[in-house]
Amino acid sequence: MNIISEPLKAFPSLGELLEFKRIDQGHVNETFHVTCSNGEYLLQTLSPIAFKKPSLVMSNIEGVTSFIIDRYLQKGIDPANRCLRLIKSKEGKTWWLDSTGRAWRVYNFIRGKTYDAATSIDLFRKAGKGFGQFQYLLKDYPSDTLFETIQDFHNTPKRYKDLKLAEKENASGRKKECQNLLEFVEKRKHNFSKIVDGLKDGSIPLRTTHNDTKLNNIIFDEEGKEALCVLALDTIMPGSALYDFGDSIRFGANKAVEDEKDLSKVELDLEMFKAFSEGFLEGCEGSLNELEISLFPYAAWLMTMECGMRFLTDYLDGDIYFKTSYSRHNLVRASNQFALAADIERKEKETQAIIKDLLKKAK
Ligand code: GN1
Repeated sequence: MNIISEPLKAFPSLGELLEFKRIDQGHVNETFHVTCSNGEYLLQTLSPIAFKKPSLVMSNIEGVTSFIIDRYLQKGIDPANRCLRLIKSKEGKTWWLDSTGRAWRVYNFIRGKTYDAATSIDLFRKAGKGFGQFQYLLKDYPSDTLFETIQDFHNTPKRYKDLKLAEKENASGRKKECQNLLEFVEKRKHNFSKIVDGLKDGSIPLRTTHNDTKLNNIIFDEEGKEALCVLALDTIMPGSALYDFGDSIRFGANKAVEDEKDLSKVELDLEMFKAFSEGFLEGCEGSLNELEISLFPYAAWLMTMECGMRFLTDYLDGDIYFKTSYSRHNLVRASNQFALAADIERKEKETQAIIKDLLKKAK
């Protein structure tokens, strides 16, 4: 008996388990690469803290994956390694609840490579193209049929309120250690609402977006020549293209990893910023409006601030949401994100100039 024996019984079409290994990517769900007599698969259990209603998450994923697969077929492209495909349980469902109430699901395994950090500018440009294409593929998806699986996921003003509540409640007793970071946020709170306001007044279009576009959520072919398939579909919801753009920059254009303790290494890489912007625009095939593109630098800053606030909130709450490896992990992550946000502020002129140039070329 091991942790995956029970869930595997719910998916008999996989055959007998030969071997499995845990994939240590992702701060929220648990993922396993399993080899069975009928093939290789990705077995995953959803975090019950993050995803309170697995049925809604799975309904979104079922809809979106079948839409993408159809799109590829219409284009005459084999979708096999381009889109995750859900495997049915013995009850004919795409997920299974264990006795503790955790939801499990199985996808086909897509062979390829994922990267925790970009190994070259060209690779990051390709990631941009891949995430842009993903959004473009979903351009005509009826976003009103999607459930909001995590409410206010990228509602930054709401994330700020959550932080203030965590500060007030101080459940972990760690507030004192967070003072500098809390002040850093406080000075910037007036600037968190541009995207939610734009979505409200219609100047920023509501699209079907991925919302968790970390570089390691996209699979490349073995040689890193092409982005094949986008992973982590649980947060697909109606949102702004700017969320996907900004989150990618936050993670992949940071010269340091997200939990680097030495903040002198944390820096926005302008070449990476430029390359990703070019790739993303190419992938979106002209579907973004001028306002969206001009807000790329702001989105990079906002998603970085937002993620920093989420890490800090979790630190104050006592590390409930994000998986951590040591006691100050969330505090380190938050400090790292705010250091990056500060560098994005310092480089605003440069990022604006890059985008101005791209806008000119696009005309
Ligand atoms: C989580 O699961 P993972 O590692 O791809 C989180 C993202 C954060 C990210 C920070 C559902 O992503 O929103 O930006 O950590 N996912 C969820 O690294 O909350």
